[in-house]
Amino acid sequence: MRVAAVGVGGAGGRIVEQLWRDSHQRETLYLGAACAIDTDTHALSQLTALPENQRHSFGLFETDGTGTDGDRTSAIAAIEDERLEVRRAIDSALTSDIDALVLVAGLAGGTGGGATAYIADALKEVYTMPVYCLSVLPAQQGDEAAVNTIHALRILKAAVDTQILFDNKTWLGSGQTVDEAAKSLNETVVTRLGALFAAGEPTNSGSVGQSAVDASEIITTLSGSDFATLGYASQELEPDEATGDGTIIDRLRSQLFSGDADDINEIEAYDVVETTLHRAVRGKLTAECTLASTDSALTVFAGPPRWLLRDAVTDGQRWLADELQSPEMRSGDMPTPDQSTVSVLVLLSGITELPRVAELKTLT
Ligand SMILES: Nc1nc2c(ncn2[C@@H]2O[C@H](COP(=O)(O)OP(=O)(O)OP(=O)(O)O)[C@@H](O)[C@H]2O)c(=O)[nH]1
Ligand SMILES: [Mg+2]
Repeated sequence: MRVAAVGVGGAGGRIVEQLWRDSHQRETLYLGAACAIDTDTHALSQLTALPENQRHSFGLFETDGTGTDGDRTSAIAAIEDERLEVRRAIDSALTSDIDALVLVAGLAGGTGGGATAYIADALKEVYTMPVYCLSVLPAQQGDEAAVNTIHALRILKAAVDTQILFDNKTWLGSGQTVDEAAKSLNETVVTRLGALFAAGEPTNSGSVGQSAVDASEIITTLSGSDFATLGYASQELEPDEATGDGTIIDRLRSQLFSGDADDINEIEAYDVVETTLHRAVRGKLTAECTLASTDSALTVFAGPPRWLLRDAVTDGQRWLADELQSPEMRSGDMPTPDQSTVSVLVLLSGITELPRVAELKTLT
């Protein structure tokens, strides 16, 4: 699926930059356009990957170009004044092949939490494609962070099609600050988001899955849903796993690239697909939820084609339907003949029971 990503505020800009890097590293260029919007000119200048002309400031009058320091009302005043300028800046980056817009913001921030829903409204006035938001929940417990977040979740619910949640609190190591961990937090969320978007795009190598996912399936899974979360796991294919007798990496590579299907131990391959799926669903999600509250799910199995055994995928889907108590299910595969990794991405959509959102509400 070809997306345009718009980062709002400090966290938004940094995550969009990471998407930009990820998209250029993959076999599929899923990011059709990207830009960063902030009231903080210094934060914009600190970005390193996004070209200068894809960074835009607003609210210089309200904030002197130094950000809002958590004050969402000044970000809202600023975006109400400048919505047309901001929309024009985003328009200029868009191309006709975009399937969806993805806003990205840290909801506890004044700028990200305040302005993002207004930017979504401005975009919805002119575009018919879906507008999603990657909504980052704060790790810190402060009242202001909680109030900004709950306010932003509510106004974004009305403004965007679906919010995909990422909870810093779940992913922050103990004793770490968000600043210290930002790089790894952003890599975590982007690995997952990138795996989802890349799944709906053809690869450069021309490989086509037995049942490739297309953009419309991702859009259908996300439609009619307020909140979504992502699960992911990957498994490096060690020489042991490829051959069962622990030989050298060359042997593995020759099996992956040129050997017969028989070269792969089917029991081993079945096990890799099954275990990776279980880890994706039962490991940490981008935001924790009650699995049974899922309304629809999309699974993407990626790896060297011969490792993605039909039986393992079919049985895996059956297991997942059970775990999630029978939501609407979709799945597809993403052949990556040049990689020695199997990975599974699970998009859970229409989720209603989110303990972290409930906890934030009690703090407001
Ligand atoms: N995952 C992640 N979270 C971040 C990052 N930077 C900040 N955050 C968190 O996101 C929330 C909002 O922070 P910022 O994005 O810096 O705030 P802002 O939107 O720029 O708003 P103001 O600076 O208050 O105008 C806070 O809870 C931060 O802890 C980041 O790079 N990654
Ligand atoms: Mg800021």
